[in-house]
Amino acid sequence: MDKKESRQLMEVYQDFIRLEKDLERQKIEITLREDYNLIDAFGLLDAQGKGYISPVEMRESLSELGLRCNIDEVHLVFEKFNTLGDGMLKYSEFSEAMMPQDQHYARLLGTKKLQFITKSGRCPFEQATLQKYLLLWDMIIQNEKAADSVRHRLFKRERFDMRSAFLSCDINNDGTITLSELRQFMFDMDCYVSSDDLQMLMNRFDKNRDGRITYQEFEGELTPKSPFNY
Ligand SMILES: [Ca+2]
Ligand SMILES: [Ca+2]
Repeated sequence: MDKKESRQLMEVYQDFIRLEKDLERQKIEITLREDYNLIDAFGLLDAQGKGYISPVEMRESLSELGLRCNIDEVHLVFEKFNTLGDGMLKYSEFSEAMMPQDQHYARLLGTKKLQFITKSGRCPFEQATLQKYLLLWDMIIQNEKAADSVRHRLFKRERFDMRSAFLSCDINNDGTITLSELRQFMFDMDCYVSSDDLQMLMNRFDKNRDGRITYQEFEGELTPKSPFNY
């Protein structure tokens, strides 16, 4: 891959990191709300208390709470969160996705228990917390649309070759990309990124969380997911 194409890939990485950082700020902000906790947050989407939700249920729950979105947008979010790939969003996937990368805030959120018993039909959160929660969801949706437009942009480039893009990051040529190889790739492109930022980028690609990006994971993340170019 020539320098120009490597730069293109680096710009995609930078865009992805920027999106995750914006989201991280929002995750931290809502973590600081006293009444916010993940069990209630999931409960607002999982109206029947099954422990998992389908895309249709998510769209309905969000629109009942006041956030309108279409099914294509929800599918984009599911592509990101549904690491188990069964088409449903489980509580474990939800809580992993909502957890801040910052260990301090992750611990804080992790120790929060269900504090506010929901009376039937009542929202467990104060109005201000609910608004932040909906803002977080809106940002998640807008971010995934932005991520997909980054993918479409990459795909429009005639000279972009997925295989050589992968090889340019698989520096020791063992068939997978590790965090330190991502760091090396960015470093070689004169781009410094913090460990937290790299981890956020890594998480986007490394679906099964084994610390390695396979070619399949790499291609899966960079291939446009929606037929619409947002
Ligand atoms: Ca490697
Ligand atoms: Ca992996």
